[in-house]
Amino acid sequence: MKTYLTKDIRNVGIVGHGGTGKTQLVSSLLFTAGMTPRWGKVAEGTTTTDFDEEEIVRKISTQTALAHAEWPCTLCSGANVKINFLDLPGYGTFINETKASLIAADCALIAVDAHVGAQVTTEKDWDFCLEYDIPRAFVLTWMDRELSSFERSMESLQQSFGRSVVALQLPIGTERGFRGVVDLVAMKAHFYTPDGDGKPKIEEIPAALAEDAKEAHERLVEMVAEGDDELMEEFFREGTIPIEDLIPGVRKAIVAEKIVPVLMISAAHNIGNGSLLTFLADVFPHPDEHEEEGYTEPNGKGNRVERKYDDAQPLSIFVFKTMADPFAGRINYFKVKSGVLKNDVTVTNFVRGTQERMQHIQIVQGKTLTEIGELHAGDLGAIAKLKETLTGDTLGDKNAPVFYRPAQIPEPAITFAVEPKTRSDEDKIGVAIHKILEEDTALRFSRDPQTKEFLLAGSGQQHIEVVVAKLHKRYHVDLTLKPRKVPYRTSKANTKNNLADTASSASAASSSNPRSATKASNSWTTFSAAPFPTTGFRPSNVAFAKPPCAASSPVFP
Ligand SMILES: Nc1nc2c(ncn2[C@@H]2O[C@H](COP(=O)(O)OP(=O)(O)OP(=O)(O)O)[C@@H](O)[C@H]2O)c(=O)[nH]1
Ligand SMILES: [Mg+2]
Repeated sequence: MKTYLTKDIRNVGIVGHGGTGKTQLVSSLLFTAGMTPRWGKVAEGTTTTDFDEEEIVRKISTQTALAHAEWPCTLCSGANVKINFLDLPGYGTFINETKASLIAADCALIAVDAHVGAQVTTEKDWDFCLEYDIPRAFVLTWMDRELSSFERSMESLQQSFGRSVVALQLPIGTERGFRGVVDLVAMKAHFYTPDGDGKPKIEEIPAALAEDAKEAHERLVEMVAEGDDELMEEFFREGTIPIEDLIPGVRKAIVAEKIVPVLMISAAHNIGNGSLLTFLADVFPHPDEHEEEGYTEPNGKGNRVERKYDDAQPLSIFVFKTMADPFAGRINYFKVKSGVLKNDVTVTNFVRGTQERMQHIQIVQGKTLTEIGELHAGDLGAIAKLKETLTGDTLGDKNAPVFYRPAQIPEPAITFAVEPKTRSDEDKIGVAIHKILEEDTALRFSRDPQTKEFLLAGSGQQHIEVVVAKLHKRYHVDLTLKPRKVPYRTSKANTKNNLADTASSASAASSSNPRSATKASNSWTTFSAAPFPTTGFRPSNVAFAKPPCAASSPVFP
């Protein structure tokens, strides 16, 4: 694959509530763009981005996956741009993974089930976008589903997120009869063949939709013109904005986060995907439109360091995700924050004070890594076998140090005791868990100094179950999950000892965490009101800790 310049790169985080169809969407977009010869399906376990064994078995995403597509940008004289997708988990128990990786995106597509409307995770994802200050769009998924509704979805989204939410498309057909979309910018109809190649046949808007389309177009024009004096003047003078001014106007309004457009698809039947790719290529921002924040000290401390997504600036790289591959070893996903990263260059890890050689830099398509000669500012890549580098580290030119702030992930919400099944499992648990901890920033492992139990703490029961299954499948370590024993503390006389215990368990926890250099003060073991698993063995006399983000009931039935 050729290398792409900053202005021709789009880094799109795909977020949304669990099961809204994000992974199927990415798979359909890749197929539509001709990046995969086969159309991967979640149901068949053949998508590009749910490649982990656990994801295939459970049919849910449990970790960040990267993919990319090339697609023509009509605003760039039809030349291809590279769209990097970050397919992120939607279930509440994996939301920390989503937050940690969304930091690498410059814009987000929030998937919303057109049958349900806004849900708990939709709101959380919206908040993450605000925290990272990235423009966003909604994509209504499952448009082919019975009782799906464009109108009710719009109502729900506007109710939750305000009047900046505006339709960029209208559906052609409903439920099983969903056949395409009306493009409200160019005022054309895009017809699709169900289960076809995902590319639209562009025609005039059918007469039955003409009136609705005119109304929706006017609303869009008004929203775009609002706050833009030049466009507003043109709007009053002409009564509308001509398309050659409207497309850049829509782009400007989205990038400035003045409007949040709504598009729609059926990922399962490949309807609407070509139009969505064109939207991402034409309208979503490139990395340099997203302000960069560098600091003189780790964790966003010290003074600001001026950096831009610019090839001419000194090289800096931010690692947003570490994967533990049982065969390839440690793989780090990174974003080039400034400068050009050339294969084989030696860089400094500013957080750990070590040197790393960037040998065999790669681009990522799910589990397939392909070597590439160089990556420009703003692009995403991967590299295997760095010696010490982990999630959250900044690397770069030793003469121009900078630190980028890692994602702020909350401490675990639930703790289990785990018991190795055999002596051999006990011997192997340390090495295996260390590898999992490297890739999972929301997980903690320690040994309770009082009860001598091994403890695993994470975001929810499903999170811990997936970790236990990974330990079994990847490293052949078998563990039994149990409720954690709560140390029984009797009298005031014990207070001194208890404090000492808490301190020692805190240090045990931090030493088990490969990121302890930066996180020691936040040790999770300091919460002593031990939460218990959500099902199975909940003792009646202990407070029950709910998973952090239970599924909400639909906004409309
Ligand atoms: N009919 C229909 N089914 C869909 C559509 N999109 C996704 N699905 C199905 O919905 C199920 C969940 O899809 P995924 O793509 O795994 O959903 P997800 O949002 O990635 O799920 P998580 O990553 O676990 O949050 C799968 O069985 C898909 O085939 C759609 O547009 N129409
Ligand atoms: Mg998924």
